[in-house]
Amino acid sequence: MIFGRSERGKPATEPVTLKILVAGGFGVGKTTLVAAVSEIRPLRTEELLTEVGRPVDDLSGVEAKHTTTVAMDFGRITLREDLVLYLFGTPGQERFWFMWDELSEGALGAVVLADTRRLEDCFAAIDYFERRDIPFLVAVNCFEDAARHPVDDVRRALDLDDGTPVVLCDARDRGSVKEVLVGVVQHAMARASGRRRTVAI
Ligand SMILES: Nc1nc2c(ncn2[C@@H]2O[C@H](COP(=O)(O)OP(=O)(O)OP(=O)(O)O)[C@@H](O)[C@H]2O)c(=O)[nH]1
Ligand SMILES: [Mg+2]
Repeated sequence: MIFGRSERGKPATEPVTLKILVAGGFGVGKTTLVAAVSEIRPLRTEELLTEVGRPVDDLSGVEAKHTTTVAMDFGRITLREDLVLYLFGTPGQERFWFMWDELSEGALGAVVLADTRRLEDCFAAIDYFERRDIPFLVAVNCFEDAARHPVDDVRRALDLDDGTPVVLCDARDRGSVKEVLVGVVQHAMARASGRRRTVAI
């Protein structure tokens, strides 16, 4: 894509805006990821986890968690002066999944966040994107107390196609999250163009 430039070196055209979804199981770090990279104060729709929800909300592995996303997270990041991503974090809990169809409308691609201690929690998200043919990559959020697994093992465990990228990340780290986002944009664009080529970002 070629954009004209004004004399002062500013892009003459509005930046391209792309919508990226951030999905994955309950408590895997979706809200954390969006907050880590967003240039605007991220919109969160979090509610307190309560005693009443204890039988339904599986907190194993994330015992320190006090809130959960009930509708979505929203953030924005400028990857390049002419390329802006809008990030939509999905709710992790099954009882809020009716939001997904609404959120996935017009999405270029998705990040499926995974925690190797609860890998099965991201099956539903993977299924969802595979069925709708939305390009996605799997980003393993490396919690300190989780064992490190090679990405090929994760790929095998999740039964992913060879073309689906699997990367390691730290959802709290801006640089790390940015790499994940560049990865998903490249993957989606390469798929859209029908060729395996690298898109310079
Ligand atoms: N140690 C560590 N903690 C993390 C990391 N990412 C997230 N957390 C913590 O894990 C908990 C869950 O993170 P959230 O970002 O709320 O997870 P979520 O996926 O948005 O959760 P739901 O919206 O409820 O599905 C929080 O207490 C975070 O501080 C990480 O990379 N390392
Ligand atoms: Mg959340």
